[in-house]
Amino acid sequence: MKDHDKNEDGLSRRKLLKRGTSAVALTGLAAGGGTAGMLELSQAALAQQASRRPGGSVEVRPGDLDEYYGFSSSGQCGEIRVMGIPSMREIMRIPVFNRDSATGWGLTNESRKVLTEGLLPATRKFLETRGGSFVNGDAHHPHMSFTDGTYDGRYIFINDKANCRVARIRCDVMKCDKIIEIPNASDIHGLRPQKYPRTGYVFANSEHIVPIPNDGSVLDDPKQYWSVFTAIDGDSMTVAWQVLVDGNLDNCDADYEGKYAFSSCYNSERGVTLADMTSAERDWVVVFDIKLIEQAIAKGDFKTMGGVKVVDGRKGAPYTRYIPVANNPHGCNMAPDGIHLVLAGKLSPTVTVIDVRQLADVFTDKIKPRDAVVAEPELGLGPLHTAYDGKGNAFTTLFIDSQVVKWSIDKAKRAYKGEKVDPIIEKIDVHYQPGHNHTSMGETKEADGRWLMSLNKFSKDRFLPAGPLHPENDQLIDISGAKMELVHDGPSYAEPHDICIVHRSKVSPLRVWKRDDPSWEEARNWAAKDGIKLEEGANVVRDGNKVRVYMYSVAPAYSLEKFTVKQGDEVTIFVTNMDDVEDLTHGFTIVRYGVMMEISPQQTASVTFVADRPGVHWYYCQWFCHAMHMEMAGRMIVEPHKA
Ligand code: CUK
Ligand code: CUA
Ligand code: CA
Repeated sequence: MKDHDKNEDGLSRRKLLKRGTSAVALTGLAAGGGTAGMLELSQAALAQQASRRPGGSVEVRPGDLDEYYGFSSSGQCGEIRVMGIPSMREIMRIPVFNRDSATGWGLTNESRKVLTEGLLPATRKFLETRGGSFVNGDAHHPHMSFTDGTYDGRYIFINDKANCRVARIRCDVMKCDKIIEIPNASDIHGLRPQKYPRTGYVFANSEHIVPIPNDGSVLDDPKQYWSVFTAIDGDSMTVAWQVLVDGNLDNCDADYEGKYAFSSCYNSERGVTLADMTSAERDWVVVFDIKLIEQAIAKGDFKTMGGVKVVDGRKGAPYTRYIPVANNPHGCNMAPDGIHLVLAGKLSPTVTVIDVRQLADVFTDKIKPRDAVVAEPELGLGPLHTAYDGKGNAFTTLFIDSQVVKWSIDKAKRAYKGEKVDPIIEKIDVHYQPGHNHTSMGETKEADGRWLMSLNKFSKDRFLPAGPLHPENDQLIDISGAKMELVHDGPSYAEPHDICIVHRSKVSPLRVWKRDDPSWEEARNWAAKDGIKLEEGANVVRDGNKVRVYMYSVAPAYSLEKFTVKQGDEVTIFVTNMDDVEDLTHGFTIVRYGVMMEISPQQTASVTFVADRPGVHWYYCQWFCHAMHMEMAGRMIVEPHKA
């Protein structure tokens, strides 16, 4: 292409831009053509689709949509992955505790705000010379918010074990909007939302024991190490209160009446070595009485530690009870019947079943804590987590046996009373060493008994070898029939610990952003101050050595084909995508400046950097958006310092 052609092309582009969104009419070649609400399939269509699965096979044919969302943690990757179930197709990734090149998570001002604003002051200081935010995360437990005992489609909450954070993901746009760091904790492991009446609280466990405060005043003296249970207000994403406990805390869950939360503890010994932590015959589950704790806060029976209210819930306190359970327990799973809580003992072949209706009597000391136990079936080696089908059956992963065992809660209770009955219904081999498992809708009162996923820690020989590092293996099991049927092997990159499987009727994401979205409130404020509309911006505003550049995009062009700044300027670029065509995402990348961001339809995104490299730096769109996508570019001209 000759230079003068380019100029002509540029002119016509500008003309198109002046006509605003009418340019969309000319974007027939744009990547995202359709706007149809495909997800609104009728029940009849769904039933028809289901009938195409003879014998419960998992075929979801090209063009068919899955019936369930799977929100999967990614462990050490620090993100959330959205899957379609039963096809096991990965649909989307939601960056949370990680950095993400595709979307600019960690680079844009909007994401940096989320990543930094909830950090504790000491952490902010610690990170000052380390880029301002953590770059790693260890995401374990994604769970959707509840209303009245079932998923309500508002949020997903997830913990970061590595850096003591809890994040919230908005399900309307499938983006993380809040991350907070939990004080007094050594790492945040177990996480569960309150199920009833709503979320409400998000409960989060600190796993390892540490001195509180952990400021160097106590060092190698484990007798002074503690752990805390945290209740976060899921609406404001602030810590509501904490409870100081004996032992450590591992996994947690909540009941279906809003009365109790539960945390498993594998280190009742408060040891710091493996030998210490496994020395006791039994550990316990800690039961938290939410009303009593709220009353304690109201009447002032708390200490302020690390800026939050901490109630003393150590043994003997009125607010907690410690129920002995199978040794070194791990999984802590409330059944959808609202009655049974199952604690899986890693070091014992048994799980402990507690009847939560007994807990009122435990708290008034009418009965002993252990009297709330109604069954303790022996299931196999290394029980870790339990899922439910809503029909009275439980599915427990056996890490050492590499199996999932299906068992009857009722039969386990009868056996506990001495009846000669085997609670085990069936065992199925999984490949290999399963950690979490999860059933469709299984952690809600609407558990439907259709699908079970086994998240296996080892894949060994199940996939083509790809080096010493192996993927995990997420296996899908059809549990709708009399026999469990393994139907899919799904390799996954390090290391999804947990998934929640949500019927698609619970979730209704937006197709394009709403222009008044709170995500870019700061961008809006800057534009207002500068007397500019983000939607119409083609402006460069100088404010001392700070420069604000406003532009919008309509495929296949930015409203500014170039802008000029001075070397050393602090430059903020706001890009607003004025296309309102579904799937028509643009990007903004500046070459050799480490700048990259996603701008989806009707979204505004911004980035700030110091323009310390003089010269001509092309910016371009890195999301394929149009036949002329390659031409969607412009120049940032950085004038050098005058010598
Ligand atoms: S923990 Cu991973 S297998 Cu973090 Cu839920 Cu049990
Ligand atoms: Cu816009 Cu590619
Ligand atoms: Ca122990």
